[in-house]
Amino acid sequence: MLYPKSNKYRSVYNLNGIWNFNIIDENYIPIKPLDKYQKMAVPASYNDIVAERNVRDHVGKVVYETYFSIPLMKEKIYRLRIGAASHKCDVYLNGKLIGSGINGFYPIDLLLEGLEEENRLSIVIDNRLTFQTFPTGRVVNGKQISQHDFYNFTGIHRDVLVYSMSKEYIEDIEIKTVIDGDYSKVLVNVTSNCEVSLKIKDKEGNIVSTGKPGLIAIPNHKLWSTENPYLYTLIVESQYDKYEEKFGIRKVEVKGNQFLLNDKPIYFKGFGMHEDFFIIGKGNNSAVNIRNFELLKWVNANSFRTSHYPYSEEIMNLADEYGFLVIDEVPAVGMNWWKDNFTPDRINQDSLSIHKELVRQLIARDKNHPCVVMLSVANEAGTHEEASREYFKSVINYAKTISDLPITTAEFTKYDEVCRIADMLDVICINRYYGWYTDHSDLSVVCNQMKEELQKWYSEYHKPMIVTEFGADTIEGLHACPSETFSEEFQKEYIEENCMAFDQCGFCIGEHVWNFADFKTKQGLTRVRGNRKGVFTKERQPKLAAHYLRDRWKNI
Ligand code: GCB
Repeated sequence: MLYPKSNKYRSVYNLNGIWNFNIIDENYIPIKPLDKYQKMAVPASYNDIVAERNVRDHVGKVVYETYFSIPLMKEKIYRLRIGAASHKCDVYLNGKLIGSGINGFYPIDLLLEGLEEENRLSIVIDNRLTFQTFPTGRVVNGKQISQHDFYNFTGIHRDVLVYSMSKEYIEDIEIKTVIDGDYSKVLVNVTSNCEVSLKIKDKEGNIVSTGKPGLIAIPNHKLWSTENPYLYTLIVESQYDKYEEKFGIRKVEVKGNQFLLNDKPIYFKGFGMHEDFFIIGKGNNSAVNIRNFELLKWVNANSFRTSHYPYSEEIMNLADEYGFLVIDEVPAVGMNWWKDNFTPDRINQDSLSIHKELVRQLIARDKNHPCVVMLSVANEAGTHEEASREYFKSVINYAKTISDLPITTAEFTKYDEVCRIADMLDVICINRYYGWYTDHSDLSVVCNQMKEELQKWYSEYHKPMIVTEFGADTIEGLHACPSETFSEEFQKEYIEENCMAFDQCGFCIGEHVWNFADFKTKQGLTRVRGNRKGVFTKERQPKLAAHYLRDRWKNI
């Protein structure tokens, strides 16, 4: 379903705000209104809002409840859109189950039938991770165990909207652009139960083309690029409905050891990020989103990876507008627990079907975003295991049947461990911490070890490479001369050493520092107030390394 927007045929009612909230038992069903509850903000994670340890650390189910009343018209249908609720959820209207969400980073869009004058909406969320959820994890003695370090934030993380439209509505729009000299052909596919006509408006508001679903030409097109993220608007209209969808005209191609955007080689400069901020946790927040993007521009970045899950739809829209290139990642993280992960009792056929479904839903959600230039189907899976090959062959082949995007994974498997899936990827991305997790503090090994490994991969696979993670934990305000680990000087020098390696490898087409900003993690001996590898602090202020990157990236 299309993202809810209001216009003369459609109305959107925003249910964000303060809801009722409580921890609940396994078998709870919201037949009656909650009699005991506390107040909770939506959208937000509840973890850093509450003051009780047992609520913050709760592993299991919670319920959110709100009441709403909207104008009802017989000729309209009503739907509910929850941008994301982490991780699994069941949705009840007036005590009746109306649908479920299978993953914490995807929209849930449900038909609302039998609306009354006043309605009670209850969302039961389960935050437990298993081998069949993504991220993967397991619960042992009531404790959540996970392989990934980022905190298992729980809550309704994105907007909750009720929207109305006519029964003859536009359900989906798919826009594909093909550049042909000065002309562009735009292939528009509309799923609808009514006949529609199309108009294309340029950024200045002029109608540049009209037609019906199928191929439409745009003469003298302007391309979408990182320097000029030019967006057109497709207007789809029928007698009963109307929808406007923005799109850009751009071409993405992997050729030899290059990644081409509109036939020009791209060097990816940027970060792996996280949706994470004080108090709100993973709740979508426009002020934080804009601040992040302003800092990305300031530091001269041109790209980021949605490590390790799909980000909010608002962030994707902003990336189109700002002109950032996005490596869009499905939440397949944590698949490297033991020596053997891809076994029938761990990551198995059930996991595989959910993994493929999450690829499908990501493409369905993000297919019209010009910013999305590559799909990452996993972060640091156990791809050294023989059994991982069949598994990922199935995921990658499936992704290729539904999308033209280049496919990658962020690899933790070292070259010498033999990655079983590298030959199936379009770009090889590696996450490496030479001089940090190995040879800790020894800056003299960083450049050579990195260069040596990159060269080994390239000499076997002849594919372009991006280092999608490298970084050092750094406490802002901590200085040392000569540098020591955790100081701002060390982080800067560490990044510089890595960059020296990239500069000596022509096939290395990008560097994504881990991480854009400090973020909350599970508690652990190596994490003092979370992961501190941010080039920006959690308050979103630059550390010393940010100034170095700003200078470096200005000239690349
Ligand atoms: C990684 C993971 C990332 C961690 C990072 C670290 O390899 O992909 O999620 O946060 O290392 O800092 O340890």
